[in-house]
Amino acid sequence: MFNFILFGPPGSGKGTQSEKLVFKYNLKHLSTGDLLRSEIQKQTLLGLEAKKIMDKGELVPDEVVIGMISEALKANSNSNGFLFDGFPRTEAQAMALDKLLLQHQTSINVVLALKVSEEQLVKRLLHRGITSGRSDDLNEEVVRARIIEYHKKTSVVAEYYDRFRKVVYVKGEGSVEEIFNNLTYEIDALKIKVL
Ligand code: B4P
Repeated sequence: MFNFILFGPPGSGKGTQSEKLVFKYNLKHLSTGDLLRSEIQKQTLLGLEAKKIMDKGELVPDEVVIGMISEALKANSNSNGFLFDGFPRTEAQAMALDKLLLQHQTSINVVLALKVSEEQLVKRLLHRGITSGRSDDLNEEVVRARIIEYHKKTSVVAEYYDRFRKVVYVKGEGSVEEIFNNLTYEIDALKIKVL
C-alpha cells in the first residue's frame, strides 16, 4: 500500500488536487470534508451537528472524524492505498490515524504540504463561495476564522510528521496543472525509493 496525506490550509487545493491524484495513482480518496458534507446532505443527526460547527469555521470534534475514517478504512481494506485529504487536522487525529493504519499493517509514506499565501487562500475560498454556494465559503469572517483555526490546531500536524521526516513541502500557487506536476514529481521520486 502507498498512503499519503495531502496537507495544507483551507483553500490550498487539497480537494482540487486529490481528485486528479487518486485517478493517476488509483488510490482511495478519503476526505473528511466530503464525508461530513455527505452527512449534511442526508440530514443525519451527525450532519446537522457538524453543519453548525463548520458554518462557524471551527473543527468538528476529533472523535467524530476519527470514527468516520475508521469505518472508511475497514470498508476499503482491499484498496491500493489511501489519499487522506483534510485529515488529520489535529495532533490527536494524527496519532489516531497512525494507530488505525498499524491495525491494517500499513502506515503513512509521505505528507505533501501545500504552501499558499493567506491572501490567495481567502481569494480562492470566497470565489468558490460565489460559484458553489458552499455555506462555509460565503463569508470572509468565517473564511478567516478557518485559517486562524488552521494555525491554532492544524499546522502542528506537519510538525508531528516532521519528527518522522515524512513531510515534503510543495509550492501550491500557480495553475492547477503546474501544482499537479509539482506533486507528482515528489510522489514519483518517493515511489521509486519505497516500492
Ligand atoms: P474541507 O472540505 O477539507 O475544505 P477546505 O480545507 O476548505 O478546502 P480544500 O483545501 O479542499 O479546497 P480547495 O483548495 O481544493 O473542510 C471543510 C470543513 O470541514 C472544515 O472547515 C471543518 O469544519 C470540517 N472538517 C473537515 N475535515 C475535518 C477534520 N479532519 N477535523 C475536524 N473538522 C474537519 O479548493 C478551494 C478553491 O480554490 C476551489 O474553488 C478551487 O477551485 C480553487 N483552487 C484550487 N486550486 C487552485 C489554483 N491552483 N488556482 C486557483 N484556484 C484554485
